[in-house]
This record gives sequence, C-alpha cells and structure tokens, in this order.
Amino acid sequence: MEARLYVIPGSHPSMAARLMLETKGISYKRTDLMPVISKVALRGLGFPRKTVPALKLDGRKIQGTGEIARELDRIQPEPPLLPTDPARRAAVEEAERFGDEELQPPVRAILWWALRKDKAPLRSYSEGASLGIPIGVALKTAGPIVAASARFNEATDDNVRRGLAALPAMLQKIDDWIADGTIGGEQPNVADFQIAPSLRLAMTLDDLRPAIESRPAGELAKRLVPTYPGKTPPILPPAWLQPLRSETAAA
Ligand SMILES: N[C@@H](CCC(=O)N[C@@H](CS)C(=O)NCC(=O)O)C(=O)O
Repeated sequence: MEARLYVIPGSHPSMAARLMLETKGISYKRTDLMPVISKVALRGLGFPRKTVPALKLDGRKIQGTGEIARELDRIQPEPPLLPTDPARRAAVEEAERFGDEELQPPVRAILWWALRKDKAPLRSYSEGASLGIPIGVALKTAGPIVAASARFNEATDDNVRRGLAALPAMLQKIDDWIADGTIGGEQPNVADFQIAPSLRLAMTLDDLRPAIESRPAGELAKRLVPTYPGKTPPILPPAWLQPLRSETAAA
C-alpha cells in the first residue's frame, strides 16, 4: 500500500490524521506544505478541497479527518477508530463532530491572532518539518502568509474573545466525555484523535496551557500526543483570559 499524507506543520487536524495512520500501523510518507500555498498545491494535486490533512492512498484521494478515519477503518479494520455498537458509535461521532466543528476553529483563530501580533514563535511550529526551502527563507517571507491565514481563519479580536470565553465550557464537556468513557479509553477512537491534537495545539500557547494541562482533558492530550511542535509566549490581553483564569483556579 502506498500512502502519502499532505499536512501543514503544526496543524491540529494534520496531527489527528498522522496519529490515526500510526495507530493502524500504516506506514506513509509525509509532505509538509506551507499554509496558504497548501491550498494551491492541493488543488494542483487533484484533491477536491483546499485543506489538510489530505491523503493519497494507492492513488485515491481522501481529504479531511473524518473521511480519512472512515477510509482507514475500511482498509484496515483493526484497531477500529469507530465503534460498531450503535449507541457507542453515536456518542463517539458526536464527540468527533464537536472536535471537528467546534473545537478546531477557535484554537486555529487564537493561534493565528497571536502569530499575527508576533511572528517570532512561527519557527517553533515548523520544528521537524521539511518545507522544501530553508526554514529561514520560509520565515522571512511569512508575513503575507500569516496575514492571509489570520484573515481566512477569522482571527479577529471579537472572534478570539468569543473563542476564549467558550473554552471553559468546551473543556468541561471533554472532561465529562472522559468521565463517561466516550473518549479516553485504553484504545483511542476517532474522537480521541480529533480532540487531543486541538488541545495539544492550544497548550503550545503559554496563555492557555495552565487552564488545560492539569485537568483530564489536558492529561489525555499529553498521553495521546506526547510532543507537539510550537511555543507561543504570553501575548493575549489579560482581560480576554479572565474566563480561563477562574478555570485555572478551580482546577
Ligand atoms: N475540519 C477539517 C479542517 C481542515 C482545515 O481547516 N485545515 C487547515 C489547517 S489546520 C487548512 O488546511 N487550512 C488552509 C491554510 O491554512 O491555508 C478537518 O478536520 O479535516
């Protein structure tokens, strides 16, 4: 089987796809793409949409974490990413949907907001990546890419404030799913792999890590994704972090 995964360094859904391939024991090659340029590259490669992760599997093109998970279960059923029991599958799919649609976007917006304010941490997110050009050159030309990514991902002040305010309830939801066994089991499922990388990416921001790392959600993220590239020193306005401060105090 020939597998090649197209990713953006530091991208949380890309990390989800990497973990899914690894848990299945499927060996694959990886192509690292720069954000924004990735959109053109993926269309040029014949993928129907413009986002990573995108997987070429024996010439077939599979795109998006959800599609990739289902295709991997089809070609390699063990260990399963989706449970077969209907009630359990519905619970896992709801947690997966939440991770994909509700958790991924604010984490992405918060990070691009921070990188637009200060591009210096960008280098840390490219650790271990191979972009086809020297990393120093890539970073020197990163200004327009960061600006465009912040725009595409709606990294406005209002949106980021809303995302930060919503985070405590999202973390509680994840802790509750861990407590009731929907996620956090010995054998990770599709929702574990969807949620943990987003938490892990959020934890690369010094502003967010204290509110996440010591609760069950943070423990799960560290267990499933022991290392994650990137580190952003404190940058968010303290007033915006107020909703998370009370979380840290309660933890
Ligand atoms: N919900 C989709 C999201 C995919 C997505 O939005 N990926 C981002 C990277 S995290 C992307 O490709 N963005 C294009 C860009 O940054 O230029 C999934 O889980 O596959």
